[in-house]
Amino acid sequence: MALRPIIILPDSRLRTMSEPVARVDAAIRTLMDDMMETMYEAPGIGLAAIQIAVPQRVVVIDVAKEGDAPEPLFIANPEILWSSPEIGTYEEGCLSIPDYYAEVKRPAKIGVRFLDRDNNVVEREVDGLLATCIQHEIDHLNGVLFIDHISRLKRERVTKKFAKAAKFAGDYEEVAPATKAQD
Ligand code: GNR
Ligand code: NI
Repeated sequence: MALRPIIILPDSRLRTMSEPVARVDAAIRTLMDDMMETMYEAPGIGLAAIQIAVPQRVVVIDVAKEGDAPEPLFIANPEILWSSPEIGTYEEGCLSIPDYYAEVKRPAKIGVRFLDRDNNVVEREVDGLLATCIQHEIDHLNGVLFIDHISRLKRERVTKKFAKAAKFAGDYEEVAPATKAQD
């Protein structure tokens, strides 16, 4: 198992449309295991493969409360079969947009079909935080971020903040080698 670096805004790879997996084989299982380890370490309740720069339709989730037994979910090629007309609101966050949270409205209940870690087809009806998390992760597979579901004012504010932070980090990296050369 291995930790993989999580990419953050404004990394344009987050806008990639990820490709379906042909089947869940040993290589995909290794990817899933690395993702689960990376998600737990972050910590987060979900992670899409594109967040570690892998453009495949693979997701891991564990929405179990801290202290409760873990409930790891390994998901490939998820499809939403139906969505409830009833809407739920959650304060969402994203490991690729660190330390930013905003309320997002989504269907409260969905039917979902996916391949599990053993390449079996699974169909489930989910609600609550799990329904929100699966929709957030499927968005990632389509290059969509939760900030695409908030007001343009809020989205532009957070997008600019991350663009500035990246520029500042870039400036800092440029001076770093000179500093190092002196010692
Ligand atoms: O850790 C996460 N928490 C979270 C909270 C509310 C709704 C969605 C999420 S997913 C997020 C991890 C992440 O970025 N997954 O893509
Ligand atoms: Ni996310």
